[in-house]
Amino acid sequence: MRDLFEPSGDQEVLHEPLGEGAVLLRGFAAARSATLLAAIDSIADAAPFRRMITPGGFEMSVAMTNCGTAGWVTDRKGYRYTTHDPDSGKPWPRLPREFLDLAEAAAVAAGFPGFLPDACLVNRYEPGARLSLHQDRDEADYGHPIVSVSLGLPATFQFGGPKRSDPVKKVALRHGDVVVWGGASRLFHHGVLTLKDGEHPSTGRRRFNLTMRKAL
Ligand code: MD3
Ligand code: FE
Repeated sequence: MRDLFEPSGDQEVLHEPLGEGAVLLRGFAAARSATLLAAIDSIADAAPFRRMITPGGFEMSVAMTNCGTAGWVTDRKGYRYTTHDPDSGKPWPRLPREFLDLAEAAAVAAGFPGFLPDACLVNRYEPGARLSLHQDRDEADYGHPIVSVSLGLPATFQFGGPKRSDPVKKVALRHGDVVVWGGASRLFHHGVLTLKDGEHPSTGRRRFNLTMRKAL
């Protein structure tokens, strides 16, 4: 394991290899956070955050919406990507240019050039919300990485291995942090511990997470 600093414009970014194709880019999106948060507001105007129902009948504590050609949904019928918002019947809002640029730049920095996402799941956590250990397996081709962006309140992220029973590592994800999940880590189990209450200058008592994917 090694850490290194690399210049990116006038900003220095800490590249922390988490192992197996996962790279943490500390603060990579910090300078663009206001633009990203404004874009999230526009997306939520068109496709409001909602707490979806798992196939087992539980309401998720994390509120979600999507932008892009495809969006991730869950209901009693299962987990899948849809081209339209099931709540409104309208196509999901477009993936904003700022999201695409950020995803591509982060993927390049992590060693995955040419990443062009077609889907972005937007997660909103309020105090008490959590995401239990899972794999992201609803995308067509696991050869593409996933780029995740954390905004607002910090959270403890946990990631394990290919088996649900594998030991987990805990990592604090803070405002502006970006993680690129490629290679073997793409199918590793991961989750987010219960969000602690707090106040963030940009988001108040909330955390947002963007995950950009090539779903189709
Ligand atoms: C590792 N989101 O939306 S981001 C998800 O903070 C999700 O909201 C979390 O897990 C959140 O599916 C974690 C980090 C992340 C995202 C996707 C991954 C880690 C991943 C896919 C494969 C491996
Ligand atoms: Fe996930």
